[in-house]
Amino acid sequence: MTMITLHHLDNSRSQRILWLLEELHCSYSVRAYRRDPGSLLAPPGLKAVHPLGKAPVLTDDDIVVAESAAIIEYLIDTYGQGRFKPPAATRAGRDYTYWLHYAEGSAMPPLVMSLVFSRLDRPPMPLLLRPLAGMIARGVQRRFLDPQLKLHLEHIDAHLATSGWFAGEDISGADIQMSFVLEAACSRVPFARTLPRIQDFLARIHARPAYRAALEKGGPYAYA
Ligand SMILES: N[C@@H](CCC(=O)N[C@@H](CS)C(=O)NCC(=O)O)C(=O)O
Repeated sequence: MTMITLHHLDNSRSQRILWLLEELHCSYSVRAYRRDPGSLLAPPGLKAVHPLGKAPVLTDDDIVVAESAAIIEYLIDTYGQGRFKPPAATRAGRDYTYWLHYAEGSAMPPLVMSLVFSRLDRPPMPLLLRPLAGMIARGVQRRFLDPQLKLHLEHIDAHLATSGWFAGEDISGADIQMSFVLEAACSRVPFARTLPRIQDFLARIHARPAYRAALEKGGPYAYA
């Protein structure tokens, strides 16, 4: 029997990996890291596990896997027993690959930029420059980020009209990967909270016993 360890950061993307581990009934341990309260960065200790020092990182004996989508694929391919992944050469299989990549490749960049710009007028920005920084940040938000986020969120909401899941008729790794995108969007982008299928998706995943169990194991998570 191998030994799985999830290197987990509070309020982060690693919460979705905890959820998947619970869905797959894996036996695993959690190594918890706390963000620096000022910078929100992960503590340096995480760099000993993977050079970028970002969460999630999963170790399985001497195998080290970083990057949420790679971890999801690793866990489902190794421990899924055919569950959580639709067959490859099907419409559902293509959707699975698309949403697995889309989450971090397309949806997260404007969300992360939005978070960074919302903090631009705070320390360490010098006091004197904060009003100007705030003006620039609000301009970028209104002219670039808000329209981009609206485009993405409408695209996601429209896709959920098909089956309520991202790939095929049932829950898959694509839903697990997209969960953090939608949780982060709903906490930061008021428009996301007006989209009914996204709200319905979040209500359904949050009610799952494995999701609840993962919340208990993971500690602070402000997005659920
Ligand atoms: N695309 C990567 C992103 C990893 C990432 O940026 N993780 C954040 C947590 S949500 C992190 O570790 N932030 C702290 C830091 O950058 O020090 C993934 O999905 O795994």
